Amino acid sequence: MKKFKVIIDTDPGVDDTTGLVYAMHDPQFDIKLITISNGNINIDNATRNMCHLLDLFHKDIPVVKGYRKRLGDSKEDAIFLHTKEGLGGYIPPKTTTHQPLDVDAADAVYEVLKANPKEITMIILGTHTNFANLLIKHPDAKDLVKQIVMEGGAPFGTKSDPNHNSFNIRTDAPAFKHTIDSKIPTTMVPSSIGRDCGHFTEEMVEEIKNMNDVGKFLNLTYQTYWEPNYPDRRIANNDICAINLLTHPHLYKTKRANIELDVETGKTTAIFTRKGTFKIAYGLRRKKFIKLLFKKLHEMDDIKIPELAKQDELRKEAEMEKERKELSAKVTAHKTKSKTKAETKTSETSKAKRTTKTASAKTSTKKENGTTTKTTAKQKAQSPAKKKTQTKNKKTEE
Ligand SMILES: [Ca+2]
Repeated sequence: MKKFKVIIDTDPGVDDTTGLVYAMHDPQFDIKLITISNGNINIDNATRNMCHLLDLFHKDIPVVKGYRKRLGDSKEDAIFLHTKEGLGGYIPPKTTTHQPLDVDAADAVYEVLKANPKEITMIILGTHTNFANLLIKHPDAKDLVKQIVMEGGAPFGTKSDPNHNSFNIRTDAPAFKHTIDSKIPTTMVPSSIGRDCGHFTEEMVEEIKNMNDVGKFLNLTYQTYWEPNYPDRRIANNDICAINLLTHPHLYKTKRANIELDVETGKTTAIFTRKGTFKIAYGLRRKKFIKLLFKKLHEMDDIKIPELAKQDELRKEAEMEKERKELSAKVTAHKTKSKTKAETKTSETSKAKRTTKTASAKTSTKKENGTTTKTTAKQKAQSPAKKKTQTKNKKTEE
């Protein structure tokens, strides 16, 4: 059997999770290292999710948290689809047994490449931040990589994506520029393949749920991941479409091209040429692909996930924590409002007092026989009528 030595750079993430579950159970893959990128969700949560997946499936693959800071300015994430925790309707635990290595991601990748020159395929499933940092820190790394398979890019533009816009590119376009400039042979699987060709329908998602424990797990992750902007309910299979291309290239139609990138917007355009550095997937044999995914999922029938039984409890805890946070936020907001109100009142009273004091000081400061007399506080508080009488008296006294 042909084995693929790979490093996976990922941001799990719902669709990454499907891809990772399949890759971890595929004997054709020898996963040397997994690096986590800052894309779909917060990088800490993505790293925790990766470690949790290794715990769930009893796998021991080194994980390294990648670069938090993107090369570009974009702060965009995709929490609205993946949720803040990143695994859709599945609630991950707060802690994991598997822990990330405390090393620099670029150094870690470089070490694996040096130990396996020209043998490693980089599978990049998120922004290219980590890979760009590798090329910047270790320029000779580009001669050690065998090839890249990446998910993302929109080189053709589509009906739903006329601006050639793709999340994995626009979130760090300057980083992707480094990938292009490296001239490493790259196979690009655009997002349109996962959304329009390799997607799961609602019926398929239901079938997956009832198939086995792994199916139940994946089904939970899909609960927040229904593809927006489509009239039907569908789950995009972006990352598994990229991973699968390595082991089943015959299911894809590809064309050679060079990629033109607008670094400002992340727009990618294909310039077709036989000498192109890129191979771009533009078609997928859908029936065969879906059949393959179901077959592979059936091969996981024996895998038991006892953690699924804890989901109700974890969900309750998460809901209670959310309620506690909301209540705490309300109390804080109320306190701040009351404090501001009290401060405004105090400030207004002080201002009023100062005004009265100044006014009183003005009217009550008089020179009498060469000496200055001031009105007492008690006198200041007296009614204007009384003051008038007093003034009159004073005048009389004068
Ligand atoms: Ca991803």
